[in-house]
Amino acid sequence: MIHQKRRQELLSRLSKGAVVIVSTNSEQKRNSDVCYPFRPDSNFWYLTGFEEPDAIAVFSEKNYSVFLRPKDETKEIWNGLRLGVDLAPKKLLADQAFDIDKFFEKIHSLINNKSVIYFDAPGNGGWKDNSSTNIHNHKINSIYESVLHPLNPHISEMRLIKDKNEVKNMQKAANLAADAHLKAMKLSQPGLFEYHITAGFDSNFRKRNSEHAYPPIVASGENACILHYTENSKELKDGDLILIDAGCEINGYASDITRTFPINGKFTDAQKEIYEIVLDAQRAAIASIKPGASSNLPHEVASEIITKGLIKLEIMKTPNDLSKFYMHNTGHWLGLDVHDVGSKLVENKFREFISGMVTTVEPGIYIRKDDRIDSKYWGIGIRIEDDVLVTESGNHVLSEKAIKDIDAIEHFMSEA
Ligand SMILES: [Mn+2]
Repeated sequence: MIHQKRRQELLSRLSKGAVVIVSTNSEQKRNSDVCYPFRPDSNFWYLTGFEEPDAIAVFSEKNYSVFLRPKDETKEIWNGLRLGVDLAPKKLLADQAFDIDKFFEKIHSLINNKSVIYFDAPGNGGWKDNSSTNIHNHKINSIYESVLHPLNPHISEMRLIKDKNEVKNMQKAANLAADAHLKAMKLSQPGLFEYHITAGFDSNFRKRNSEHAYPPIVASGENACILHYTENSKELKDGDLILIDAGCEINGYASDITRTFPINGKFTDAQKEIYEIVLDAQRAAIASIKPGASSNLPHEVASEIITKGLIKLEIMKTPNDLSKFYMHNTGHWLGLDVHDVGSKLVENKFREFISGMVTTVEPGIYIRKDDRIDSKYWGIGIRIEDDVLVTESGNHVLSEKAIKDIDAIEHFMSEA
């Protein structure tokens, strides 16, 4: 039902005579005949709820048709059941369904010369991917190029505002990931390896029928200064920090949480100094989030606090050096995709927060070896990331269960 409502809502935002054509992914090869676990394309999933690969939905005010893989006994014995053409209309609340290989035969009956066609397909092996050998490639462009409009901007506006049910899923995803971060704090000790900590997340997510929303970053010591470190292979050293950026997916909705804590449970003074700056910046950035505020305000607020803090510690001399230590943005939209859709700018101005948006807030400081900086700070990489829902009255931190105060972390890690 929810998907039907979304299709209607989307059509109401499009031109009269709109026909939407939206496709999902194909399976992705890992090597030889082995595929990665399948994950549906988010736009397609959002509008249809259908979770099989190789499908196309076509809908307008008058008709909803689904093109999908036909039943195939041999393939189903080997690779799993398919919904099939006969059952699809009832299951997906469609008017009709066809074999996906019949798309170019049937599409002409679903559009006419007054149709305004809005089109979206994933770029990674989806129906329109130019790098794939899929027979549908290129063809859609060559036939309809002159009348194709991009669907993505319109659906992005819808996906940017989460409804109650979406927020529920995101809260669950945040709770599960927060809990896994707490368990990692308990598990951490010198002598273990980063992959032991990673395995804890794998296990905690899988046991709740969830999975990672993105490859986790488990970065001890100076590895934390590599922003997308995913090797997760090094030994945990006494006296080092560990930065963990890990989140999970519940019914397609992501959480994205980062915590940084001492491997042995006790911060050094130098680590505390840097951590306090990041935490102050993060708290202030979160506090700036409310309806009507600029979506760039958290980044401005966090950048200012980090700049002041690093100058005070004589780690940098001028605000112009900030990007050496803080080289990423303070947040991104979160939803079905971990870097969720929705432009930051509207008419060249930063968009304002609206109730129902979910953003991450994730300032950090990364100090690589540099002879101009006191060596006690070398190799310290700290990021603190929460998932924040914009509410009518301000905001709600979905990931608040993951503790982040120095005292709270040290106390928690010292308990048996
Ligand atoms: Mn993030």
